[in-house]
Amino acid sequence: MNYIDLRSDTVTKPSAAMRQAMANAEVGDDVFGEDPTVIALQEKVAALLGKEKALFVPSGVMGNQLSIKANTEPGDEIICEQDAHIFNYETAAPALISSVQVKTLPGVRGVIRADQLVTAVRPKAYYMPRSRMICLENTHNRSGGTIYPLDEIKRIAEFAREHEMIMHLDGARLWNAWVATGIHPKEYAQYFDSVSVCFSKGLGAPVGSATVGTAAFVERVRKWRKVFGGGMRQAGIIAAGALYALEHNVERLKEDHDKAKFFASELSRLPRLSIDMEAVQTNILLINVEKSGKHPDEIIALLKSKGVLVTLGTYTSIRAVMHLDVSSEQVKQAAEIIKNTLG
Ligand code: TLP
Repeated sequence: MNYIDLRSDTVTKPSAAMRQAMANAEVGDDVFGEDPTVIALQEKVAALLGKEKALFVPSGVMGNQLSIKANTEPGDEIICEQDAHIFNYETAAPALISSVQVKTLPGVRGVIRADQLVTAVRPKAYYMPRSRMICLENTHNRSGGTIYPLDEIKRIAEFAREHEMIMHLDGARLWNAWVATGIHPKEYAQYFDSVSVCFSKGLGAPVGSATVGTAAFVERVRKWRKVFGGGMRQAGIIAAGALYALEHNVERLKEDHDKAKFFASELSRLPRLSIDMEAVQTNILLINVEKSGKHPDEIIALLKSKGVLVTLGTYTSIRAVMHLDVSSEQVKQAAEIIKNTLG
């Protein structure tokens, strides 16, 4: 069957032009720091985020986990929102890899407020974990691609500074926040010590993320990347895809946001589905299916049998994600199929 694939913005395949750029890439051994395309990508990303250095890494998970590893000591505590990717979808890696404890706080659409931190941060006592790091996510995946308000980030960063805590941003979809708000990645990044960004979600590159921060931080990350087995050789081949993605596929994210809004407004009319329209801010859509009386997994299987692929969102919702390999026409068709199946 020819599926309309709305499972994730990671399912995209490199375009012919991107493949051409990859085929033509100049390469070298990046473990020796000699790959000119990787160097060019890292310089571009560091400049875009207003940081000293960036390091190319194979995945978003590695970007986040290297940042935690390079910023903490075993026994530290890190704070994130309860639906954070770091806490829910990274296989308990903070405990496994960094031996840190994760403290979660309930957020609203993925956003925790600075005043919640007052009672979350530990007193400085030798018998308590050290509150070391605050990890935010922008846009917030499990809340449906919601955007973190800049003024709240600023307040949290002030709190972090007062408490000698490190700020990390999981910016896998920071590009979507940029396009939706017009707030430049540099403006967001100024409040964080480390940021991870991704080229294969939404931007259409086949592989790759980057971790950015000070030169000293990136040197620690480089060491840990090697320990994790993430030292790559002629990685310019894939870095060229990421460079192409940054140059050509950022502005067009607006089309994905428009598709999500259209899809949401079509489906919100159906009595057995409900959508928090205020959460429809970028390219991810959570569709609550409780009123259908069916488990989300049942609906996922049903829609698959009709040609539409979606995933589980939360325990009560399914998730549809817009991306560059799904056309407006296919989005219309998918909405019709869902109306006919669940309407
Ligand atoms: N998210 C994936 C799944 O893991 C849920 C998706 O389909 O959305 N940070 C954020 C905010 C993410 O959404 C993801 C991937 C990652 C990090 C991890 O990236 P990868 O999968 O490249 O390691």
